[in-house]
Amino acid sequence: DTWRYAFEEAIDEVQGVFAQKFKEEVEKNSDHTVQLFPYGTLGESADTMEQAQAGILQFVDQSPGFTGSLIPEAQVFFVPYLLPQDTDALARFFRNSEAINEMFPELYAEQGLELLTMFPEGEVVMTTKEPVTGPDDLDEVKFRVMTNPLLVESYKAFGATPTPLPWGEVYGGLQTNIIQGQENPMFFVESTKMYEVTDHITFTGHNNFTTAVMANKDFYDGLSEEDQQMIQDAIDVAFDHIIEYQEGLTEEALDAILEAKPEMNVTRLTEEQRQPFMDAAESVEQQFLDMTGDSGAEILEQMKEDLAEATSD
Ligand code: 6CS
Repeated sequence: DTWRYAFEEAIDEVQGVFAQKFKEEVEKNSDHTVQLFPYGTLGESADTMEQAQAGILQFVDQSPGFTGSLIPEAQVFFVPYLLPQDTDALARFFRNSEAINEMFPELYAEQGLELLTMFPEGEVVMTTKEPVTGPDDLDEVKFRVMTNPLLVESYKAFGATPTPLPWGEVYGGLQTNIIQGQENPMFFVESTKMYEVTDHITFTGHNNFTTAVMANKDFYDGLSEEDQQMIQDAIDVAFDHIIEYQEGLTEEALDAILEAKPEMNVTRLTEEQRQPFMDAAESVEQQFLDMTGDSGAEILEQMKEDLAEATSD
């Protein structure tokens, strides 16, 4: 059969590199073919999710940043300073976490989705028109976030005016000054040329970008056990590949940005400067619990346990 797989980035960006490896493995180990649909070919993230739920797409990569209204618990990825920045610890966490590998699949299943994997895409940095050294600098700044209620609350707590927008409106929004800031991992800031429309990059350490790959559940349940195993194996190979692929990627992307725009200002906030953002995180965590009740509390608790284990090795 031919299976259709849509993702939220270009073919040579992180989600695209993952999808290409998945396709390669599936086609090597079966008679099936995977047709890839990069960002822009089938609409925005919200559109491809609808298509996956409807079974028009067999596979979709949608980041929790857009899944929050469908699966409120997926917003846990926007509790600031929850995830570590150490890439080895992060990879261990995503590989072994009970929350990721056992609890989240049940929640995705309720929405007709077979959660296949979640993986990290790099430390999130803020890019803005004006310098940012603390929450005061975000006052009156319309800051674009993905369409996720908790991410909106985060940026309110950070002192900004959060503006949820689909990806397609971000470059133009910055260019026309409708928004004055956005956040994303460095590779994406470079590949989508966010540095052309902002002048400051700030490392705040508040998050690492997480994405999720899933299949339409009816499609997946209808496959032979052999095909299901082949898919799981292809996902595992693609996971290892994408972790390895990202080694040094943030630094390379930053170098490329500074080469294209030497006057770009890059700031790493000190511990002291981070403190007010870390303080704001507590209220965001409380809001996550208010939004998601017992189910969210269980996931958060399990994630903290899994993270403690992943960071202790
Ligand atoms: O900010 C966004 O909307 C996008 N960021 C990344 C890294 N991937 C896809 C997503 O659409």
